[in-house]
Amino acid sequence: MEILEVDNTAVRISQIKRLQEVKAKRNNQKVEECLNAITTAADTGEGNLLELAVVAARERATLGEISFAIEKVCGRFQAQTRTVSGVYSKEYSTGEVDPVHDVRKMTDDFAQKAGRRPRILIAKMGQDGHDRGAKVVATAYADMGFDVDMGPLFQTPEETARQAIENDVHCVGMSSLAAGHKTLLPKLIEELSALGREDIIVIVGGVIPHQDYDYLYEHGAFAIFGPGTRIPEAAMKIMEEVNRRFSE
Ligand code: B12
Repeated sequence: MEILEVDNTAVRISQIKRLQEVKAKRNNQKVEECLNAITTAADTGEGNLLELAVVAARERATLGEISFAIEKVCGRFQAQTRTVSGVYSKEYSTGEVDPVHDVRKMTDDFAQKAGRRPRILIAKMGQDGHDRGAKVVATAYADMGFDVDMGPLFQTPEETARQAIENDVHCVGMSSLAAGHKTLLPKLIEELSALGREDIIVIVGGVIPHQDYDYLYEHGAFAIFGPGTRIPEAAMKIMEEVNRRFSE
């Protein structure tokens, strides 16, 4: 299939350049006044924030600056990710072959040996807001006996690496559907190694074009699971590697 390849680094550099040009050409004192007016209105509740934002934009204040002028007073919204449990195992465990049961046995055996359950962090990094796959997978792994941590949307690789280490997970499963994988995976691996935890398994899920698989494997991905993945099979593969890396 023909796929448009976007160079994320080049896009980012050109965006930064455009922002610098905008900032160099505008009247910064006027921008400052407009932004202060927004902050004051947010603080006092007096005035129309939308109108003030339009005035600031006409003076070439950036979206980031306008939202930050409000954020100073209101803080930043943090979306809460809620997952459900039991749904996945109930749906899957109906036939004679029960792959969920098989994985459950593997996670139970590991818990017996290691004194704690296998732990996985499902991470969403970058500006990618597609969170359904991540939630499905998080729910499924919890049903199969993993301890599951669900990271917030829009994490940086540094934040994901830190959360993985603080929570002492065995595996980070990054879910990527907005083409950030070739930038975000190497950065995550780099951060984990810089913090001395290159032993943490990193897997990638989501919409990943096949021509990028080799690149991701070369940069440290243990496995890649795209749409249509049979989740218990993916979990078995992860458990085999968890056993290999973390069982004494
Ligand atoms: C729903 C959807 C949206 C919704 C998202 C709602 C939400 N809260 O998630 C909305 C409308 C908001 C949206 C927006 C956009 N979207 Co959209 N979207 C989709 C769509 C149609 C389905 C994704 C989905 O939910 N699938 C269902 C879930 C359950 O499946 P899944 O995520 O693939 O997960 C499975 C596997 O991938 C795997 N998996 C996933 N994560 C993980 C993690 C681990 C650890 C493991 C083991 C497995 C695993 O297991 C899951 C179960 O099998 C896809 C097309 C498609 N068919 O994939 C496009 C798609 C992902 N979107 C796309 C685009 C371009 C966008 C926009 C940039 C559009 C735009 N120009 O604004 C924006 C980006 C917004 C943003 N900031 O992220 C492109 C991405 C192209 C690319 N990767 O290069 C796609 C592929 C469409 C296309 N063919 O072009 N989108």
